[in-house]
Amino acid sequence: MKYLLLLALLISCAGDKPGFVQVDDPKIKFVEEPMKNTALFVVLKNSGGKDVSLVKASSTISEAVELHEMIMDGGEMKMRPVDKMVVKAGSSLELKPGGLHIMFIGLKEPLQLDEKKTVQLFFDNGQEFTLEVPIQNVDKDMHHHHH
Ligand SMILES: [Cu+2]
Repeated sequence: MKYLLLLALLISCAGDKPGFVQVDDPKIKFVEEPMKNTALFVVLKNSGGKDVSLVKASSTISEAVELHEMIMDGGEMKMRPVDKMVVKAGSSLELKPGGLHIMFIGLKEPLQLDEKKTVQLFFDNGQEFTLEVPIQNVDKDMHHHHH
């Protein structure tokens, strides 16, 4: 019982500080024709006291924009849509190759390296971002940033 009270107190305290998201290092993976799909990677930081979720991304560069995750299915990596991506209070979430990503399906025009494209991100705390995202060789970058 005491534990429950304490928990309730902790939750109400955390509630005093809303979630606050910052967006860092967004990039769109460069792909060449005939590929019609690509992905956006970005680091989402939540410096607030409440979890915040990315609930939607939009752009005019493709027919559809979806939030995706990678899963193992019968020894095979597959991706599938998710409703949201949760950025925990006080931590960050990295969208990266092989993991969570924002998927562009059906590119309307060929991509050009280093060109920037406008992408909007929407979070469930009401935050919205309009980003000018550079098109980069993401796979090459990954080798440099290996942890
Ligand atoms: Cu995907």
